[in-house]
Amino acid sequence: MSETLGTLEELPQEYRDEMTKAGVAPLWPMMRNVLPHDKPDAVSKSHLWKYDTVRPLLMQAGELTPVEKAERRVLVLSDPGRGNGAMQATASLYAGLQLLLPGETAPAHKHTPSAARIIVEGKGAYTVVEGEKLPMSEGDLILTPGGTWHDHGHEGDEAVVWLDVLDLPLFYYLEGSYAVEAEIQAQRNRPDASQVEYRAAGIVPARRRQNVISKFPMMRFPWDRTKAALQELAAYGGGDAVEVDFVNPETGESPLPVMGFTALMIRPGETVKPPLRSSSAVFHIISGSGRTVMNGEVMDWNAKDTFSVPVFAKMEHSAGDEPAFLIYAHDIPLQEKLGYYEERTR
Ligand code: GTQ
Repeated sequence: MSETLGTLEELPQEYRDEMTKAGVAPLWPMMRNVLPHDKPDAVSKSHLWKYDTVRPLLMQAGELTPVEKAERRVLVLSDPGRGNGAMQATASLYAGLQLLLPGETAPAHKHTPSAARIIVEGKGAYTVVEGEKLPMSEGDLILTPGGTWHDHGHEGDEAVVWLDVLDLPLFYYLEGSYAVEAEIQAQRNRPDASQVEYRAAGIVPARRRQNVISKFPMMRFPWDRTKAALQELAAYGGGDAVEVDFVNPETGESPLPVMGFTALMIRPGETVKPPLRSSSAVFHIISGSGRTVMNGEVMDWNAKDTFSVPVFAKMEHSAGDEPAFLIYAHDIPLQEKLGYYEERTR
């Protein structure tokens, strides 16, 4: 074990000035900042965004800023650990609430980060990804993989709001984040792959060598199927937490390279105590209400609220009188690829 490390102040001023001039810096005074002992120091702070608080501001944005002036009309959920205006919710995850009003379109673009949307309220909106029209219903999870063209439209008559989760902070950190704009896309005249090729779990288009399988075969996960899967698992599954992962139906792997998605059902009277994880996450409540105690802090949530989870957070979730249904986005796939994803017993 290293002794207490030397500080900058211990070094002669002249030597420090020479180092600055030479464009170098000593590691040892900074050693514990960049390599803290035993576990990372989280910069991110957990936060609960109440939909009741954010929704009026989002609707006001609808009056103040036409979609043409916004490209995407979004209020970003800013990590309090990074201060006002932070364009991220955790180290790797950006989250924001996006509003689209009847008749509006958000123009086509593609960007290096991947996006996922969880539909919060309203009917009649859709997103088009590479020509595939993906209708939006409450609770649906819709993917926009990095590098794919996407635009949003609205054929209904009420405001539609969804939660965007992007791996943008990572791409930004890598100096790899940018977008390209284009005209609105032509839509193929057929339902999306969740209604054609991947209608049922375990059934996929016949395996033939000449089949060209897309890297992102299924980009919409309808909520009614997810909910039914959780309810059956709750009725007949083992004693574990009732959770399902969203996967690429062709590979069984996470549906995006960086982000993974999990749906969780909390039964009344049950306390879900996940292990401490090296991943960070953004939780969104689809329905029900309940409580999460995170690192000792109590967060009481309702349907449509969103909360962030920093790395190695200690959490306990419980539901009210009704079962609660949540979806969370996390960066476990990224951490597994980097070889350091870890779970610790509590
Ligand atoms: O809908 O394409 O929240 O490009 C941030 C960047 C949403 C989108 C965001 C985006 C989008």
